[in-house]
Amino acid sequence: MRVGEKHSAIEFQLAEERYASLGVDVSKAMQILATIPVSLHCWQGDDVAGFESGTKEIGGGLAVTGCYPGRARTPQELREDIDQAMSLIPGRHRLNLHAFYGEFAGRAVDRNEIDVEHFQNWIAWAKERRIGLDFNPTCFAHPKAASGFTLAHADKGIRTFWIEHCRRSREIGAAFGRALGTPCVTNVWVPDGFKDTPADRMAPRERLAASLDEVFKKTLSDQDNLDAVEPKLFGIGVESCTVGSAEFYLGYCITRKKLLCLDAGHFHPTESISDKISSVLLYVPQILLHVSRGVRWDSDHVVTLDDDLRSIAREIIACGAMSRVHIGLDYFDASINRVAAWVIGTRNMLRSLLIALLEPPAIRAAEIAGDTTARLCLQEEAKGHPFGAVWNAYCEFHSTPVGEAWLESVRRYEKKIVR
Ligand code: RNT
Ligand code: ZN
Repeated sequence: MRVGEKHSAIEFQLAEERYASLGVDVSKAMQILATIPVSLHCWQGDDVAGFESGTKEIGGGLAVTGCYPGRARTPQELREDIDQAMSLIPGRHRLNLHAFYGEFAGRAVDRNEIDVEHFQNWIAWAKERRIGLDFNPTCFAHPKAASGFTLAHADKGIRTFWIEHCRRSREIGAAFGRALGTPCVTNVWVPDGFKDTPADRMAPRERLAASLDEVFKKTLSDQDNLDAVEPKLFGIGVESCTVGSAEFYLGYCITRKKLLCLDAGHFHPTESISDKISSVLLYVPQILLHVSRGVRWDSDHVVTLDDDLRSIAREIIACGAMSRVHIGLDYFDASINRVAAWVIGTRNMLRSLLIALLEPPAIRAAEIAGDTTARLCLQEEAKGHPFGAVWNAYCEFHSTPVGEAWLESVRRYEKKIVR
């Protein structure tokens, strides 16, 4: 045992004793954390570019900024980058794919022609690593989405095109679920909305609901595929009205029994999705989270260990909703090393869950006793508890680097790939 190791072992032992005195079982917290998968979003690795032939504007109100070198250009490169990121994140996680990350062998396969055959390498990759896959139809970065409308488009032909794309996407999702033995969450997000004040908000919303009903017509087994839909407040160029708003999709999910996707950047900047989890879970079977960090707007910054993230994680744990909340990440930063961006965000997501699992039961007890003074005192004192030592032990236990040691590994990898 080296000096550093000895040190961390002592730190962990002291932390365990401190938590035990607060009625918290550290090993139980670590065991529970190991059962919670986080779905890493493939699109952080290549600035949401995908692998279709020809370059196109991302559109859809999305924007990626930064020109850090090393963007993955091929499926092989992207898989290697994800492998590298996953090796630095404790636990077994999932991968979230977008439809335009299929492997089309240079052929022009349009979105309404995608099939599971285009994802065979991804399935084999996931199978080998014993991880699950999640999926998303890609309803942007395409000439038929250039007007800003897809499933809610006034033109029937365009709607039909996107309905077919989304239908095929959930079939692909179901094939993932069957192949990997874990249901795929297939999330539909469409950019549809207005730059300026619409004259008619009702008709596009009626069209979106009708198109979604078409998409979901075929019953698929919940064992294979789970359908989610994602509301949004606004996007660049879609400032005045988003067809798929929060109310639109909440109603849709309640009546159609679908999963509601809550993206942390899709609400008013002072609104947090943490407060929505308990409300939504009363009426909707399950939730998908797109954990992100908006800075002044839906900027999709790398997730940091801020109050917002900690509240999100706390609500999942405090509601006992680990099996009903699917955690996915959704940010894209091209201004820093992309592998590091995955590692930082995912480790923070896990760290925030660990902090939530280590919450002293006295906080809830104080509330039950009506002692709100004690509740606030204990909540604040909990911020100084030694969760860092537990996190380090957790990383060590899962054979991943402790503390910032992982950065060295990313640096070495960066030198090796020099793209
Ligand atoms: C867009 C949504 C959506 C996308 C991804 C790429 O605002 O958040 O989830 O970020 O599908
Ligand atoms: Zn999202």
